[in-house]
Amino acid sequence: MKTALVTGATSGIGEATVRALVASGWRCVATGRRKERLDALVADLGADKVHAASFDVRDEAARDAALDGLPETFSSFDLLVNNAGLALGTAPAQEAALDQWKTMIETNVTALASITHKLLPALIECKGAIINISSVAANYPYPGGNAYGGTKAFVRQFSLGLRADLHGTGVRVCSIEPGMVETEFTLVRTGGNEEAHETLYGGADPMTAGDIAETVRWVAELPPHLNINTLELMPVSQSFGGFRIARA
Ligand code: NDP
Ligand code: 8X3
Repeated sequence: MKTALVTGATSGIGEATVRALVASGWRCVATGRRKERLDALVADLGADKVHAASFDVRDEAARDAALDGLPETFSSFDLLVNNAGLALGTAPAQEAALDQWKTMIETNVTALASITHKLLPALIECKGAIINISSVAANYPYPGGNAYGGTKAFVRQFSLGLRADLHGTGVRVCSIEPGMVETEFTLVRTGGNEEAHETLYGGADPMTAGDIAETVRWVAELPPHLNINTLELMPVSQSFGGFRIARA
């Protein structure tokens, strides 16, 4: 049975990815801070299929302890899904809170790189795959996207750099870059503003966490000679705006 480690599996895309992978015959290590949600996932899907590892990805000691202490059956990896991440705030850079920028960088960049670094030997041994969840924000700047977009651009470029370095190892790497997906993302970004959540997703027919999870599963199960480097998705209801000009 193939084994995956999915970060940020307490909600949204990560939880849906664990469900999709397990339904397709995988075994998963599911991570996140909210232990009760991981425990519920284990209860639902079975302790033989899902192992819960609860830690804050920014906490180096807790992260290493959890990853070093995995049970034997969950300790070799065919797949790493680097999904844990967040946006905080939508203020323009000149009004943004520096601590929010730091949290996004520590979570979306530093922790993602650290977990990847730790799992690389196991992934090389299994000729496994790395799927990194970036964002359309990596590719298209928008007002208020500042540091979040920067972190996701790192994820995309880091993925391509990993591809270059892992040449000849058989390890596949893909950067998945979704647009609008209805999850807890906007609640987290706005500090729990239900109205902002409703305004953004209401009537928009956004993508679902299941849409992205199914994409992750599909990429992971492609034949071993095939690598999708980057994959950008949007709901049909979302497209591109124009440039702006500030006139004197
Ligand atoms: P959710 O808020 O629903 O899920 C985010 C997950 O990340 C949660 O499981 C959360 O777990 C985990 N996480 C966040 N911070 C930490 C931390 N410090 N330590 C451990 N786990 C953490 O949002 P999504 O499912 O939408 O987001 C998943 C990924 O998809 C993110 O990287 C996001 O940037 C990306 N994305 C989302 C899009 C969207 O429109 N929703 C579009 C494009 C990309 P917990 O809080 O329990 O620790
Ligand atoms: C989330 C998508 O457009 O809100 O990564 O930045 S967006």
